[in-house]
Amino acid sequence: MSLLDELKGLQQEAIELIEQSKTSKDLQDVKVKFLGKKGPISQLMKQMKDLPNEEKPQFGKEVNIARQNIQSQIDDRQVVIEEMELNAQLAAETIDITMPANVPTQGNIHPITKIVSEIEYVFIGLGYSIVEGREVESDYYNFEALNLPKTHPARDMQDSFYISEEVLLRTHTSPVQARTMEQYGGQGPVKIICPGKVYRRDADDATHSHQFNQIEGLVIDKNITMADLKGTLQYFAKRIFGEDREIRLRPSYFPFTEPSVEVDISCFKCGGQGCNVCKGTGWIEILGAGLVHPNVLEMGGFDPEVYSGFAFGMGPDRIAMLKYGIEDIRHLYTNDLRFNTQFSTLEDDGSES
Ligand code: 2NL
Repeated sequence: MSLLDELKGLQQEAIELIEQSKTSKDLQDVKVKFLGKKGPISQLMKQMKDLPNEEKPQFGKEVNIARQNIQSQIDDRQVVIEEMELNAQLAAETIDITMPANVPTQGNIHPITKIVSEIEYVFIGLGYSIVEGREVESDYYNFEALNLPKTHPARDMQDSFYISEEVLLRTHTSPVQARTMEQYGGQGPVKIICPGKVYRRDADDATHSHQFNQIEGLVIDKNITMADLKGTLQYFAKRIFGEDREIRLRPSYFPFTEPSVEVDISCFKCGGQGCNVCKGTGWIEILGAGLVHPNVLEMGGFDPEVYSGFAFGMGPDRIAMLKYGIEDIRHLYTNDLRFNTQFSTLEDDGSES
């Protein structure tokens, strides 16, 4: 068989294999096999030296044409294979656009966090600072500095969890305020809001929890009077419970304030007519307050002859329960998602969403 015939045969064989190629890899293999340096066409070129001189140029030309033919067949086939591969991929990756989407669940803020944030926004707007402190406190800051010496009968109402004789879980957020007063070094004004968790040695039931939340406020400056207290709480009540709310002060007693008052708001449900929320009275008790006792000012480093102040304390748990109609305080602490997800969230600017 002549070299030319062998060349024709190889070309024919290559073209058949190219047509049978199903993948880019098959095609690459064919290319390496026929056009590679060690392939049969290169071998034929080496045999060219055995041809008569006058046939050499023609044979060389035929080899180049055969190479170009094979290469162009490979290029054409490559286009077809790529299309086949793409179609196969598209068929394999078909998605069903009618399937329901996996909508990510969005969390929401816990009702207590929400109430606390709303209250903080109101007081930040009035120029108060938010101060937080420790939950494990000393007897001194939790009781003594608040005019509750060791023998004081009011200590009975705030039985605590004791870590030692002198260290306990705080029963209110007042120790944060007592510590802050010291830091001011007797120089007013002080305008602070102290939110946080507090603890009492109580048996849990629908209205009592051994751990709950408190927000206290403290203002100290020259010439602070009950009028400042009343105006501030009036504004607060309207911001949190609605523009139509009125407040009512009733005389009361706290060891750390003198005089002391209980503060009621007109019922936000019935507007004062009497309903189940206000138990027919038209008023709802929401906080305790008063003018800071001179002993407390003095222990905090403020001269009671120069400075006076007001303070108040409230329970965000109770406020959340009133506002959302929650009948058992334990719902706030058992983290049942069926309960927790019923509340809207709060935006960064304090608005609801
Ligand atoms: C209530 C009553 C109150 C205070 C808390 C306070 C703090 C300092 C000085 C004076 Cl440092 N008073 N706090 C005053 C009156 C009432 O809380 O019913 N809380 C839930």
